[in-house]
Amino acid sequence: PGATESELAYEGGPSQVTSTEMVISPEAPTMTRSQYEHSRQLYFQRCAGCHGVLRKGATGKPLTPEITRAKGTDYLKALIRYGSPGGMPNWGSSGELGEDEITAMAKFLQHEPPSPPEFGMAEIRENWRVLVPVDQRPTRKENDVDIANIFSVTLRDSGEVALIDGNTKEIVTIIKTGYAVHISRTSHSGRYIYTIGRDAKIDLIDLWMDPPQKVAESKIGLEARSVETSKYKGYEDRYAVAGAYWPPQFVLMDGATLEPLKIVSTRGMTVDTQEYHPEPRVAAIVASHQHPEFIVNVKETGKILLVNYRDMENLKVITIDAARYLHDGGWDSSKRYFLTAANKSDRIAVVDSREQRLEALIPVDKIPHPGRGANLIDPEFGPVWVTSALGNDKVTFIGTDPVKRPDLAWKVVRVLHGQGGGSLFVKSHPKSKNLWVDTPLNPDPSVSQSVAVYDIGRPEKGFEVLPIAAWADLGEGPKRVVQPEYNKQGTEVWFSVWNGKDQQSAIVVVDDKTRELVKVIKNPRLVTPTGKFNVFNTVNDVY
Ligand code: DHE
Repeated sequence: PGATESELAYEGGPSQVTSTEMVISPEAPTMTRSQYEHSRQLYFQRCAGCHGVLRKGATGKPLTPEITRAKGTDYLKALIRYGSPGGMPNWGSSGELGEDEITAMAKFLQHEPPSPPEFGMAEIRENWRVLVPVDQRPTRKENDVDIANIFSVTLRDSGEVALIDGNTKEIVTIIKTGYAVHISRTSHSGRYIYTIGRDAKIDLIDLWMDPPQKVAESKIGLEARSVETSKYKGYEDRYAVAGAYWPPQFVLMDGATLEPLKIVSTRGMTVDTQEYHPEPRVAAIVASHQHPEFIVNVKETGKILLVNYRDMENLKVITIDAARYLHDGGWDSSKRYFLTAANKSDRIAVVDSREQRLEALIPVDKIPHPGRGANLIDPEFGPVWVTSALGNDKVTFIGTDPVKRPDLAWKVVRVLHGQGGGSLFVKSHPKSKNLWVDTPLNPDPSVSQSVAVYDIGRPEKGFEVLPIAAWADLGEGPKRVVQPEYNKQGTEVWFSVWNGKDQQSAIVVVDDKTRELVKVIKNPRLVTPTGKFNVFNTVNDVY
């Protein structure tokens, strides 16, 4: 089965990893240093997201030299020029790459992949800074903002987050962070926000200051997507962890200062064929409520690690064999079971965090993408966790109550049809009667610029479409509507209208009960908003 347009839009972005040596292999076609250098840069911009930094393959096929040399230069040129039905873009016939670039790339791929530098304790410590020492921070909240209702909003292309007051909808402050922050997570107390940039920079923001401000920063690699903080009783606010794409590793840190404590490599064997993978990227991380553990998804090997932070010198890690290409996921409503997508394996893995083992591996349709998922009570099947998908229009409900509904637990109990594929996130709230499903990567603008909303009480009735981007009234641009997030009270849902970097974007706030527009938050400083994380909901895993 081929990759869809949506998947390519999703995974084909540039890698932050660039600084590598020239590696010339005598068996490969000769090329000049400048051709090599140009191809290397192009590879990281256009190819690494799908084929991997070391070309071992992920969404895209492996492109290691023994494979590419067997194919030869002409075959590779044709593939790069015209693409493939399997999802490889037609870089040549679309005009994105010129003939010379295609020839050079076909040669480059026959040389050994240059390995980007490692990033160990010395490099992390060099980049680690405590901006406000713990003893100089406030001892109580100094501003009059209802910080539990702050939304931390990623301003993707400006390298910032905006903290927006969920009550007044005013921007409290905008903070310079790493590039293209991927997620924000909050400490258990709700005082601190941790952001992780694509460039693996971590920023720690103290919400007690007036205005909230950065108190520490670090960098845990060259490219990253995940960060989390300890939530187990007795360890609240104590530790942080961040997972890197490159180098393949995660880093345990002091929660209040980001001081790096321990780096753990994720290189190792894949779960199925048990062969060595040099680049298993760290995907979603959640904090266990049952044990002093972080639950770490390792993408390419398909392993879920339960990393116990009680004794870091004698680190206990339980390795759960799940399925390859683990990506995102979240808790069921009891916060005992972690449900996570092995996206390219078309499976949802369920971890019992209390018993510390795999509970189920559920087959679902093409490329599930839950974000953290949505928990709700199905009128017929009881408690369920919901995911949508990138590869098709299905919204899949999975039973999550092994005590009262053991026959339905960890089974697909209901499948709804949404607006189309290219969905990234679903959302509901314990107080809501609605289930929201976005479709930002659907190729049809009328679909990518609106959301579907279902009545949970009567799911079979179908969905209503709300034209969120049209409500924002922004003029030109792609205007993808992405990632619903509730306010603290569970009465409003916020959507990002993610426009081009030089175009106007907005956040649209909708009344959850009436499904009517409450407010369009517009400001020239809201550049490319994507993820939004409400402090209360993030602390309490409400979704
Ligand atoms: Fe994400 C979550 C990786 C593209 C917005 N994204 C995640 C997580 C991972 C991930 C591993 C889970 C983190 C966690 O829970 O600990 N995302 C990746 C990629 O590798 C990918 C495919 C390509 C890339 O180059 O980054 C990618 N993601 C995107 C986007 O294009 C999105 C839509 C816009 C953006 O800001 O870059 C995007 N990803 C998000 C958001 C979340 C996320 C908003 C958190 C959702 C939530 O509610 O928890």
